Amino acid sequence: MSKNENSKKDQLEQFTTDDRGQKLTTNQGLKVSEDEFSLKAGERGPTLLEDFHFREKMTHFDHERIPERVVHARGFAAHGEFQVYESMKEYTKAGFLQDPSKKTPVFVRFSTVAGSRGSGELARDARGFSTKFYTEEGNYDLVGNNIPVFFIQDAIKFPDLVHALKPEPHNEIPQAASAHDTFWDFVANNQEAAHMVMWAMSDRAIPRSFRMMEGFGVHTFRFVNEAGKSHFVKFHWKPVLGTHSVIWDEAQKINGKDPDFHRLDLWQSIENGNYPEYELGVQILKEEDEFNFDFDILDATKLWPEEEIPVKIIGKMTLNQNVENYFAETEQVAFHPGHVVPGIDFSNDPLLQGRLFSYTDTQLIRLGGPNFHELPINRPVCPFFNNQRDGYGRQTINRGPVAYHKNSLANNTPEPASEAEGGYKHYEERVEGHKIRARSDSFKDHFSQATLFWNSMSRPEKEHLIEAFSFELGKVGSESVKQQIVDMFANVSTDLTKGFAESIGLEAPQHGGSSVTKSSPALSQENTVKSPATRTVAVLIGNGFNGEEVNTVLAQLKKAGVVPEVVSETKGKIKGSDGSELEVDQTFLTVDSVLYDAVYAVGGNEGNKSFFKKCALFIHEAFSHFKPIGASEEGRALLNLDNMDNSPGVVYGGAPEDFAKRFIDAVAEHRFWDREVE
Ligand code: HDE
Repeated sequence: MSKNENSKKDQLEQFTTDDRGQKLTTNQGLKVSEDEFSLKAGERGPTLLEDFHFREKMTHFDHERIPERVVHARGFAAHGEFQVYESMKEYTKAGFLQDPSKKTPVFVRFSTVAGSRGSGELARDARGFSTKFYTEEGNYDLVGNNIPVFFIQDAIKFPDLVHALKPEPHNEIPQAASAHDTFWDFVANNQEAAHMVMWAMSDRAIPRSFRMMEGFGVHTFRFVNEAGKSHFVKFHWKPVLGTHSVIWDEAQKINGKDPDFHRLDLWQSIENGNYPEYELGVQILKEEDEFNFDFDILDATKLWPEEEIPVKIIGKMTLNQNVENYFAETEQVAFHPGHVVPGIDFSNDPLLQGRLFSYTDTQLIRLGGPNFHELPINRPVCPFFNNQRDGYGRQTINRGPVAYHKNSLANNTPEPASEAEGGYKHYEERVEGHKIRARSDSFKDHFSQATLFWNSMSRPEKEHLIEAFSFELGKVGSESVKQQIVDMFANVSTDLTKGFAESIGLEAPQHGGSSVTKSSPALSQENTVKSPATRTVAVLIGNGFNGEEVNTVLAQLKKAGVVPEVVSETKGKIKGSDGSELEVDQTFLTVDSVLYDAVYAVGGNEGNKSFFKKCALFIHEAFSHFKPIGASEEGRALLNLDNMDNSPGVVYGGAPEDFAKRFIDAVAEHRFWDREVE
């Protein structure tokens, strides 16, 4: 049996090295006797060219950087595995979707889109959600986003979109933000973006955690079964913890307090054994139903409402191991929507078709040549044989003189496999048409689903959308662009445009509005799973706390999977009135209210005004972000501000067990929007 019961981890281990405890050598294996002083002509003399150790060390350093990804530069990844719940044989012959007892290794990379590699993670942006399945039939990459639609319909517009979204070229401002003139100018002049812009201005674009966001394959793909029958399919990842977001004020502050907030959250959850889980869902559509909808299923600016085409949950992915080395794994992993396995095929979505070109092309410059598939993270777990040879960094030593097909010297091998032997056969879709540069009329409705999205939002979600438009357009300088956007989004909803027009100094349009009344409850995060598991709670506490009460509450919280962190004025231990001790995890200097899901105000440090003030500020901020707040008997004094103690989601009183139960319920609720916040 393999050491890790995971063939990818076994494979990676062959390439893993541990330098600890070893003698320092050059890359040629020569032991080095001195690593602090270059070789000089005399103690105060110039460095000598012959110092090969210095030259090698410096040269390697000088070449350490590779170009960051042109989009999705900032990302974070982890290993895991995937298991299907039941055989999907009826729809697809994909080997990894057949046997529920089989675990397929996966590597998943999450990312923001617009920012550079070092940018803050709480940008308002789509998130990438790329999964590499290391199957026995080769690598299958599901390269998705956390938003089910895209800005554009045809890949030829992607460079324009990205140029408009990225920092403006003359001054490289702003970083990791769509709140600037060129992005909104692009939107106004490419109105197919309307639907995705609605998502990008919604809470979806500021997730609470990579562990709490959905993933979507976006395009329509095909499942093809053994008999060659094809169904259209859309892929979904559903996080077991539900889909949750922060609010914009927090997002901006988190970017300052902890720009690594999302990666740290993922890293720590995995280190603590709180393995992130996502269920794989598919929407399956018969070929004959292709034209039965009021949208074109090949149009990537459209989603398939889950109420009309249900999401069938077919398996689960668990992320259970952090990387050993960020660069070797996360930075060098190369995803490609064209990495498919038998049983999964493409549709004619023009956005997908263009992606099928772009992903290999971009790796050639990013990873420096055509052998990037040999990098440990990119290698399939099954063997691979062909007549491709040479190129920068080639590692494989292909034996023998034959590197061509057909041949007789090697018995015509490596030879193509028949379909029965696992050879990939493209679905034989019948196509015909004139060569034209045009777009189908069925792609021309840009607003109905944008309105569907708006209609599906809860009151707070609508308010957040209005605030996001107000913020973003508030940062736009061009009056004309702002006016175009107001006019454009009046086609989606005049409630929306009324909501933000005034705040950007424009008149709400009188015309417009939409006749779409349909909504899709699945789109609202109000209807998501609510769980206290892995939620973080700041325990604000000082010496002299009520030991019995606090210890009971903390034990209950941990039992429910909540992660409490003790926050006090100084590190070290604090003592309760009963002599019990607590280790302080963080101080008011090292953390901030915005970094937690909830607050448990315990108090202590009687008479210490500075402590009281810091607690009060911390709690007040959590309150204004609609977060659950629990208070001990003593901590109640901290709730006097703003009449907090009469507000929803503020919990206190009762026996400690009873209090803990109510507080845990509140933590699961995530936010309390019905709070009056001044
Ligand atoms: Fe990508 N995209 N994309 N994209 N994309 C890249 O490939 C591209 C699109 C997505 O974690 C690049 O390796 C084109 C949709 C993710 O490493 C590049 C078009 C969706 C990632 C590229 C799209 C995505 C990328 C840059 C329009 C959601 C990060 C680096 C036709 C379904 C992958 C790289 C990772 C990365 C091209 C549109 C998702 C340049 C041309 C739609 C998650 O090849």
